[in-house]
Parts: sequence; structure tokens; C-alpha cells
Amino acid sequence: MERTLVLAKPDAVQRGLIGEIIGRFERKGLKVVGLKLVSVSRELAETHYAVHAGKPFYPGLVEFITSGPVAALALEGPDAIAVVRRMVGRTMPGEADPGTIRGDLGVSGLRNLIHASDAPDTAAAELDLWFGPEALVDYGRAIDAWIVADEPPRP
Ligand code: FUP
Repeated sequence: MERTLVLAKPDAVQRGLIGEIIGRFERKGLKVVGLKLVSVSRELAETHYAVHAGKPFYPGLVEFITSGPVAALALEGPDAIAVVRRMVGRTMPGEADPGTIRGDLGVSGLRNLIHASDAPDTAAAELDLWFGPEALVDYGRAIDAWIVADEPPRP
């Protein structure tokens, strides 16, 4: 079982798409284990995007992610990191396939609605950054056995 971080970025929040985005992951069968609305500080933005520091698009990235509230979501499921990335689609919404979140809901450049961790190490670091070590909620769902193969329901 894996956990991954998803951010509904300021454009998604402003457009009223938090529910649509969370709903897609819920319908997929992924479990929400963390959820909050965050007013993003410059420091948090710079830490989150540290890998892009120095690139030409970095200032715009920090500007954008701090331009309004962000909905942070921790999701759990089998192979969750890759599953979520496939559902998110390619970086630029104009190039993202229909059926993906960016492909269905976005059309232009940096207005790509969503961030999702891209690997186990970044997922762990990003979950820690956005939620802290103890904020995620561990619980079972009665329906898990119908969603996750070979996994007995947890109490
Ligand atoms: P993704 O993993 O699809 O969210 O994209 P990246 O981690 O590669 O990039 C993070 C953000 O930087 C994206 F939301 C868009 C922005 N970006 C650009 O603006 N230009 C680029 O050439 C690459 C990324």
C-alpha cells in the first residue's frame, strides 16, 4: 500500500473543482487519509518546489501556488503514486489526454490544477512537508475487500 500527496492548486480551488478532483480519486477506490485547506506561505512554496529552483519558470510557479488557498490531499491505495499520476495527466493541460484531470478540466500552461507526487521518496517528503509526521489518519473501510484484491477488510 502506498501513500501520495495531491494538491488542488489555487486555480482548482477558485474554479470550485475541489469536489470534482477529490471525487475522481474516491471513485477510483483510493482512500483519503489526509485533507486540509492551506494558505501557502512563500517558504512552504519554495520548499515544495525546491527541485525547480533556478529554472526560468520557478518564480511563476511560486507566485502561482501562493496566489490563493490550496487543498492538500493524502491518498492511500495499491500503487497509489503511479495510479494518481496517470489520472492527473501530462504537465501541460493542453497536451494532457482526455480522461485525465488536466485533460478534462484544463487547457492552458501553468493553470494545470493539480500537483501529485512522482515517486516514493518525493511522496514521503511531500506528505511530511504538507501534513507533518502524525497528521494522516489510519482507518479501514468496510468496502476495502471489494476494491483491493487479496486484502481482508480491516476493523
Ligand atoms: P508535474 O509533475 O506534471 O506536475 O510537472 P513538473 O513537476 O515537471 O513541474 C511542476 C510544475 O512546474 C508544473 F505544474 C508546471 C511547471 N512547469 C513549467 O511551467 N514549465 C516547465 O517546463 C516544466 C514545469
